[in-house]
Amino acid sequence: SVTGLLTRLSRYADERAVERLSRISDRRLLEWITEVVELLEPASVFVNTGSREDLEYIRMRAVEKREEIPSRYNPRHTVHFDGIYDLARDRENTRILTPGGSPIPMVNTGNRDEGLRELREIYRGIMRGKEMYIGFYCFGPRGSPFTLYGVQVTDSAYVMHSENILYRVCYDVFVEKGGSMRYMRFLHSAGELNEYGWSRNISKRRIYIDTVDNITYSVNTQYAGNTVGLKKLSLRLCVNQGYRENWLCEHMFIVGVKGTGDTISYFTGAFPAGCGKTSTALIADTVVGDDLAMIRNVNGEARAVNPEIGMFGIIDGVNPVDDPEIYGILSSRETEVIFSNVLLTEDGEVWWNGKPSEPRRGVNYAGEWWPGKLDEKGRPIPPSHPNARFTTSIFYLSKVDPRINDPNGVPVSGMIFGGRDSDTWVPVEEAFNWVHGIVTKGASLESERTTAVLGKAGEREFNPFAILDFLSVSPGEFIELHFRFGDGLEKQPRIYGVNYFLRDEAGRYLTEKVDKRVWLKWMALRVNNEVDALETPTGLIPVYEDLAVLFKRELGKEFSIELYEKLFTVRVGKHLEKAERILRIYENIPGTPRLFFDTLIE
Ligand code: SPV
Ligand code: MN
Repeated sequence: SVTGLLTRLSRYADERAVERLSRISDRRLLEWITEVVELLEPASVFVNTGSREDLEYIRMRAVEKREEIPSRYNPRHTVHFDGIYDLARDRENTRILTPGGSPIPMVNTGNRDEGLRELREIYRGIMRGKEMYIGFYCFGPRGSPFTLYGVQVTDSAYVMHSENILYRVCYDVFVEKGGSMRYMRFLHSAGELNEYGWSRNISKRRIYIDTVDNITYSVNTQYAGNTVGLKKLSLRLCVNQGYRENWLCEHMFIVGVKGTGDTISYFTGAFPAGCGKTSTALIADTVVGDDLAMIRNVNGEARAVNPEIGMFGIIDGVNPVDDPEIYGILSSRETEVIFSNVLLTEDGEVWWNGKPSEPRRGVNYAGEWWPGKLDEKGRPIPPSHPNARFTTSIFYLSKVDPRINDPNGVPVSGMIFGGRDSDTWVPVEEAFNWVHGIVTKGASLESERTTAVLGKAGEREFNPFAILDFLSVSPGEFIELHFRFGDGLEKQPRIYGVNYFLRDEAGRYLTEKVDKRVWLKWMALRVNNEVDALETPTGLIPVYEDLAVLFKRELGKEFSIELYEKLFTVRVGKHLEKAERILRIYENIPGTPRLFFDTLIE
């Protein structure tokens, strides 16, 4: 009975926590939380209602427990260190649990029964002496038919603090809707910590996703991509749910671009890490989202919602000249920011690679002190890590689009796919139609490793829809979903491929960072049928004159016909090689739709 559950809960949770949980009339939730506390044995339980006091409490606990260290310049700028072996997503130990461990092509899977058994042993007693935090979140705007819901259980105040910045706290919705809700569950423990506060048992780090019960488990890790449930853990659950229900959950930004006059057209965009995703989002006219998008068919129209309200962005290289807006947010005394894996100087300043000042002695992701420490290979540890990040509210952006809160999302006029490609794709190209775009742009996305030496072609990694790391269905099934979704639309979004990394024979980049604004503007004209395009064997490319006008108007630059010809020459041989590579991959992925092969070969 419910009373029985509440009695069992009260052995771990005080009266206030029990009362807060009991206000949500969902018996299954109480059952699950009771099972979880009995297995993990926390010393106390805190239930986050999202009130000012609760948000403040989480921040305070993160600082008290030294999970976060405040800077001297702004007490709401704190620094968190994940630990030297815990600085990024752990591909190897992230698994989708499947019955009998049945494989999903190109996706890491594990045997569900064995995985759940293994987790039970790892979790047993793991929160002894620790405080457990329980939070309730909306993954999307309040009152939206797009929105998913999530319950986060964690022993890290940093994780809950991050979640409070990145997502809408929706305890009230859970109280109101109670047992009629469907939601995702996230169970995280940082595990035993060492003297630096890093997760000690890295060899027992596990990130397991159970799509059967809609739960993700994460343990012995702190890095947000492994732990903050609603970020990439929910993406995998969301992809799976979308696949079953015929909508898209994507690793995409959502931006608005003004065409002629003040009409805004919306675009979503998928780019692998380090390929210009954030900078494209910030060069657009408005920003709805910078990382994730849920796209549904609403009366025949594709509409997109950003499930998040914050950014977990790469800080490396952020500087006042190229990124004035982000730099301003990160330097302001008015903002709340969690910095991770940057340098915190002795005198309490946050430093990252890109700050105009010189780094001074301090603590960084390798502990105390920088400079001085060497990595395993004997090289000096840099002051801040290349994957150092900032966590902050998206509402600080001056370009944030108020429609971020629109329960019906924004209409999607176009989808953009881009990778790091030195020699194949032109800077911008429109696909002939939805299927052609899904096949030749989204499903064929490749990106060169960012360590590519100048002049030499880097090794290409296949990363369909820039979502390979987060797929819970096979890439073939994901393509089939896009075909199915497109079939149901009255007007399908146009699809674009972009490439910011084209080089000449000498290895020099042919375009500049700011040029992406011109490509975006061209797309906005195209979706409103305001300019024509030239048909090539691979797609539709801009007419020279249209670009020349845009370069002049947007950037005050001349755009020569010579450069145009260099940029927009279709490299047929390279395209054929690419098609060949992609074909070889999908030939080994069972379930890839016939239409995919027919379109690619054509
Ligand atoms: C990405 O890698 O795509 C990110 C950061 O946005 S993480 O949350 O680690 O996935
Ligand atoms: Mn991402």
